[in-house]
Amino acid sequence: MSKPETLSTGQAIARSLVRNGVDTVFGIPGAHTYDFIDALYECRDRIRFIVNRHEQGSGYMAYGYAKSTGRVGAFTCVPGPGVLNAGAALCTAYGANAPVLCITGNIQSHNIGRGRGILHELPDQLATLRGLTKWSERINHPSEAPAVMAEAFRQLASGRMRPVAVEAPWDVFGARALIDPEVPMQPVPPPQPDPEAIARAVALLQNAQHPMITVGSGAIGARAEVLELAQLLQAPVTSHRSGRGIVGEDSPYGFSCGAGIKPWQSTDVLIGIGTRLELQFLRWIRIPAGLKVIRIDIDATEMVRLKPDVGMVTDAKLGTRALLDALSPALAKRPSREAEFKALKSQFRQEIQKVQPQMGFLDVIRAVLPRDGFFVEEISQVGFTSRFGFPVYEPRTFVTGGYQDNVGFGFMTALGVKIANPGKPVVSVTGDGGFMFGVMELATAVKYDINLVTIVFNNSSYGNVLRDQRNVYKGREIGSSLTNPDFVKLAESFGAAARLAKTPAELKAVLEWAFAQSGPVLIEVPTERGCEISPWPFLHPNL
Ligand SMILES: Cc1ncc(C[n+]2csc(CCOP(=O)(O)OP(=O)(O)O)c2C)c(N)n1
Ligand SMILES: [Mg+2]
Repeated sequence: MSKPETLSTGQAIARSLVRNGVDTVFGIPGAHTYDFIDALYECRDRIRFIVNRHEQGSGYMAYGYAKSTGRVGAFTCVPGPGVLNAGAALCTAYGANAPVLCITGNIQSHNIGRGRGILHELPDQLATLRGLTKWSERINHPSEAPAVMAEAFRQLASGRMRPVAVEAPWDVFGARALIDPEVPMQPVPPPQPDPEAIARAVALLQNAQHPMITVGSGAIGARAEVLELAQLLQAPVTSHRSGRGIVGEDSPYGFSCGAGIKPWQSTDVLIGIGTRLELQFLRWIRIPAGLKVIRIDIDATEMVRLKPDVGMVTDAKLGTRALLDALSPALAKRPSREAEFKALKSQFRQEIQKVQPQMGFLDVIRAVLPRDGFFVEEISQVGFTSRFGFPVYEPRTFVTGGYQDNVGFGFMTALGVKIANPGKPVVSVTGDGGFMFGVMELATAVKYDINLVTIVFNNSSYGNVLRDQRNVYKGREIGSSLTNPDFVKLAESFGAAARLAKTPAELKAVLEWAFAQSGPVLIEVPTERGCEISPWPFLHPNL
């Protein structure tokens, strides 16, 4: 027990952030949260406060921080419109399993739920937050703050990674009480792998001719085990978005979502580790006859959503290790398939060269970005193509928005990635449409000298919508063409460095220059409206 102190709720929250290792808080202050913001002032030598230009930016930067590191990404916003402005980032963090913490306010305690029409009032903000997070709670009195915050961090550190939120009413943030700020945080240990399930999995795998492993973000902590399992079984390891790089695509065993389609057709046992199996069951769809499924997942509800033949609710590392330990003595040594895998992958790389001009630009970015540099994708022609066309070598380095596919998340997220990883190069690729969702955060990039390289592929359109209207709706174009600013001048007017690059060769030279800069850089790549070859046959091959 530490010594009780008289503290405000805001101070108790700030102490909890420091205690739990939060070093950065993104956000925008407002009257309801002033007493918390003032407490952050007191902690300014331990917590860096980054002020944004829109709460969407705060949420996405916290998301980028969390997604790229696995550490808690924290942001604060005013209640009501502030919370709703950050809502897209919260649902992204939920969908993509990122530990994001939102700290917000509410109207005064005695007015909550009365509908009197108080500044920033929502009918039931806590219910709204609970619909966007894994867990949300209100602090009703300063004495509750240490325990509520400990529970918030426990939720962030236990089970499936997902966002959480804490709100305090306006009057409660500044209220003071004698409290013990040091409530310890006890994460829930993962369940141990069930030996009976392991035995059934071993029996299935002993008879498997063509097993496949597939990994999602839940397997990031089991990198060595996944590779060992792949080598033992001589199985390809496929991943869709967040699992990319767990087994690098420069290893014979690492397959992108596109390259994995061929081996999928003859798969007889699928092992899913920390993944919803979106790739196989929602995208590739055609399930090979007689397929058996083994799943290792920390989220018990996954076993209900997609019932496997053998399911293990446990941590990815523990579960894969237990499977390896039981399987290796039981399995005859398998002949190497490395040459076969390499040939499959190089054939796939040739096939996708037709996806131009995207592949030409992606090849150049891969050549310039170091293998542990971060690439932040987008919902755009280059972003979609990158999911199979940009090789990923290290976990977390391919930063995605997950299944929300939310246009505009990329640039703001990438700023958070760079803040969390100041020593690593970070590149954001975005469309002209998506970039303008977060353009105001150029001011934040300049203010904090965030050395992010952003490439805006400008096809003067919501290009994906345009293609659908031309192909599916017989050219009835509506709401898909865009009128844009001069992106180079725009970035320069914010105080960022900016250049134009028209071809892959020009982009290479400009990128080399960009990575040598110390502040934010924008590169505009102008392209013809509707010029892109569709990436969709490689993303939804059976639709
Ligand atoms: C938040 C959100 N709004 C709208 C959409 C629908 N949508 C999907 S792709 C797209 C076009 C994106 O345009 P741009 O960023 O310029 O990329 P491009 O396809 O032109 O490369 C839109 C509007 C979405 N996915 N997410
Ligand atoms: Mg566009």
